[in-house]
Amino acid sequence: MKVFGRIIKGIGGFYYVHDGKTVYECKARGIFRNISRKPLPGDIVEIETFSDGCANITDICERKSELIRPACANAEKALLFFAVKDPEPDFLLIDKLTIYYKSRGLSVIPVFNKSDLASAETFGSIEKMYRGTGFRPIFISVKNRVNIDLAKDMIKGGLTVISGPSGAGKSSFINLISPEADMMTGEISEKLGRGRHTTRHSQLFHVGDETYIMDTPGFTAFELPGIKPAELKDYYPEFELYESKCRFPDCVHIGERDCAVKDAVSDGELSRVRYENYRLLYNDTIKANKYV
Ligand SMILES: Nc1nc2c(ncn2[C@@H]2O[C@H](COP(=O)(O)OP(=O)(O)OP(=O)(O)O)[C@@H](O)[C@H]2O)c(=O)[nH]1
Ligand SMILES: [Mg+2]
Ligand SMILES: [Zn+2]
Repeated sequence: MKVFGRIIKGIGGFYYVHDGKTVYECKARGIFRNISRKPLPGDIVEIETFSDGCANITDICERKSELIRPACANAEKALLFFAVKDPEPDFLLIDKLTIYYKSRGLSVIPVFNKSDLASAETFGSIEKMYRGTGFRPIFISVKNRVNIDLAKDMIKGGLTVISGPSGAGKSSFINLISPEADMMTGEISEKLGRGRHTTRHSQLFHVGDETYIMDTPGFTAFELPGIKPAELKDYYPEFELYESKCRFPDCVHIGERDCAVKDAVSDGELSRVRYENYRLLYNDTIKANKYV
């Protein structure tokens, strides 16, 4: 029998394929027409099932997108999942991930969890930082069940990858929204009093109709691949309003004189944190592009 489904994980030479109801354990034996590389989580595949319970992947559908972090096919959205506190948000990592996912054609949804640990003042300063960027952070608390439906609505349809540092609450969030997830999260077991259950493998979870979310291990370091220095400012759209007033029409807002973007940062109209991230990443992309 032929069935279509999505690969939810690959472990030890087996791929697990979900068709909306059932999970099939499959081997990849097919000669794949469209893709020469091996199957990835997120791939939509055709499988052949046999009466003895075995199943083979016989074809992989053409991919809409492909990511290296996490290794995954067909993701449409990236949920940037940070905490307002514990761990503190790393705004440079947020910018890097935003640029990476946007450059791969994904839409980016920024979420700050653990809103129960911070004040309205913290939310206000984060909101202010992203003013004019088109990036609208939402504040949730998995612990107190605040804004969970809002976050769930934002990932409706297709595949979302969740991405952020260890301990932000990614697995806790997925446990809450996926009826099938029952993962170990970073809670320190009181009985055992040892060890944290940090996520070690990427895996897709079914959230609802045609909606999947991919849990990933947390990370703190990320090198931005394949961005040209001149492209970088496209990811800082809040600069646009000031750019026409820079003295030089090709101003990149780094070392130039009479730069309206730098003036706006000094006047507190643009976020200094975002600008400093831009400067740092600009220098990184200059270095990275020197040797290619
Ligand atoms: N105060 C508070 N704690 C939370 C909240 N959500 C999750 N936590 C706690 O944060 C810790 C880490 O949660 P996890 O869900 O394991 O974090 P993770 O992002 O999956 O971490 P990795 O798998 O290591 O990447 C756990 O102790 C959770 O109970 C929240 O809204 N508020
Ligand atoms: Mg986890
Ligand atoms: Zn300028």
